[in-house]
Amino acid sequence: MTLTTEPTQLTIRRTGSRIGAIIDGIQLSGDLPAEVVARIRAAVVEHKVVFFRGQHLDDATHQAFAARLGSVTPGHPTIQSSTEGAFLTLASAGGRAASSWHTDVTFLQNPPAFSVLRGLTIPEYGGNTLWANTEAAYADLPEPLRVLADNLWAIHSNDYDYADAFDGAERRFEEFTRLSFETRHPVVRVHPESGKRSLLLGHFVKQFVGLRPSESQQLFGLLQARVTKPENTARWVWSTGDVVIWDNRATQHYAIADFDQPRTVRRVTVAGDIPVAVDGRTSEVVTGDASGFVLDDLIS
Ligand SMILES: O=C(O)CCC(=O)C(=O)O
Ligand SMILES: [Fe+2]
Repeated sequence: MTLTTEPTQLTIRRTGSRIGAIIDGIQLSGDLPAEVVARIRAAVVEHKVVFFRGQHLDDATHQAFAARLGSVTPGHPTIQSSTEGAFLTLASAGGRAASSWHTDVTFLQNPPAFSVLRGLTIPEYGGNTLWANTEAAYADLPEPLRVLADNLWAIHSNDYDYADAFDGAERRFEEFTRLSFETRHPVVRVHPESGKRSLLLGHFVKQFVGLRPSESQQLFGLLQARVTKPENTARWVWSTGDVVIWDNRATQHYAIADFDQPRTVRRVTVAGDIPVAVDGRTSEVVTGDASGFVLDDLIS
């Protein structure tokens, strides 16, 4: 039997004025009517991150739903031990998480458009996730910083110190950097769907083009602080079965490592476009070939 959901049943409730919305009245699946998928997609682009409670998806449904948003990628370009087909599973026995502000997979030329994350095992307390709106951060820049950012490019690399992020951290880091990827991205990108400008930064930034490492670090800190200020963020308190979708082209996120019980989340990732700068130039590969980084052609 195919369950259909009337678009009118779907409700979208913002969680803050800058980012975040809870969508109720819907059961996610690969069979949703096109107009419902379009409303969800529009909500993700508008609110940057959307939260669905009590979905309890299985793997097949998770992947089938994600495939309605675009081409599903392999779970991760380098972390094989946690990747199975389209799934990246982040499991922690307690206290380790992706606790550093980042946009997913920006070391590739075309970072994902959407990440669809579901909560499998959620600790009784702690382990919330934060998202930040990188469009609002850009819009709030004072003129001199905006001019600076508009003309700035950054090298993003997977040679980032992930050492604290997960269980088996050292093995992970070795795995994470097994292949080397570096991409030159504009610091300000124009969103392919909304046309809005955002700051493209996060923990994979290694250096700004033309600046010294120490100068890069200081400027990075200054711009990142604009992205991650509390007013610019949403926080999700997970329950098992929840699903969260974020627009990876307009957000950063941070998993808070304040839990001491097991926590497992599983992600399916939807491929994105090559970022475009304000002057129309596009991101360029410096090192590494990820041209095959699309799992299949399930574009709906
Ligand atoms: O553990 C989380 O809540 C988020 C993990 C993460 O960074 C991701 O799924 O991309
Ligand atoms: Fe992430």
